[in-house]
Amino acid sequence: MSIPMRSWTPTHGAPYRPVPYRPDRMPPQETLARAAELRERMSARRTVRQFAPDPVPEQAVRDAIACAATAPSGAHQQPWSFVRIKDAGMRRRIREAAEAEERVSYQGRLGEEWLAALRPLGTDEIKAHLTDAPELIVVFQQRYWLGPDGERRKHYYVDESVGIAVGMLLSALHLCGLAALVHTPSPMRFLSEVLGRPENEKAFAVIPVGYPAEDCVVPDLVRKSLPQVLTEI
Ligand code: IYR
Repeated sequence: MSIPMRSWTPTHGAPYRPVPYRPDRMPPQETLARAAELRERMSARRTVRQFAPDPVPEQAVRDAIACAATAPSGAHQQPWSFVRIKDAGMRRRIREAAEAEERVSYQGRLGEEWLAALRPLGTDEIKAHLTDAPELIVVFQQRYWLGPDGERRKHYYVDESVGIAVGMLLSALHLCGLAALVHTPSPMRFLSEVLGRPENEKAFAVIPVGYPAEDCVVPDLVRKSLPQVLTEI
């Protein structure tokens, strides 16, 4: 197995050269076995809000982010960037800023219908996971490409592309035994300021990563069954 080492540079309209793609075809029995195993492993994933302080293996998180960055994207524009934060001072700053926004949200900005939808989960403005988890991944979306001279080129399907990348990130983290939470403080402008991000980037999610705390509990949720989500024609 080899990981390509070429670095991306903007192509701006130059056609891609077609190259052969001939992955070995997996025997159907093997496909079935892998699909069943993956289904079981993915169904064990839970969003975790109580983290142990233990550090996570360095390279595993980098590899998971590299997996996320293999996501398909609109016009292959790869409109994402990731900031990984282990620094405790920075996590504290982010927590304080997030809690300040969340306080306003939970005190009414979200509106009664939204607050009612959240009530069963019992979430509130206290975001201890932002400092309890040993690290945070902040995912940014790039609304447009920003060239070194300030040139801009619009990106397409940015929400979809970054959403897919985050899904792949969560899967990768889970499959290597790490717990995560998608946190979306709103508004998230403070993240660009605190992290000094360029003008073309907008925060998409904050993802604490770590191991569940020893006394971690999760809500007894029921997922929709396959017949409830799948129509086969
Ligand atoms: N962003 C807030 C509120 C929140 C919204 C939804 I939709 C959730 O599923 C969970 C929380 C917060 O992080 O608490």
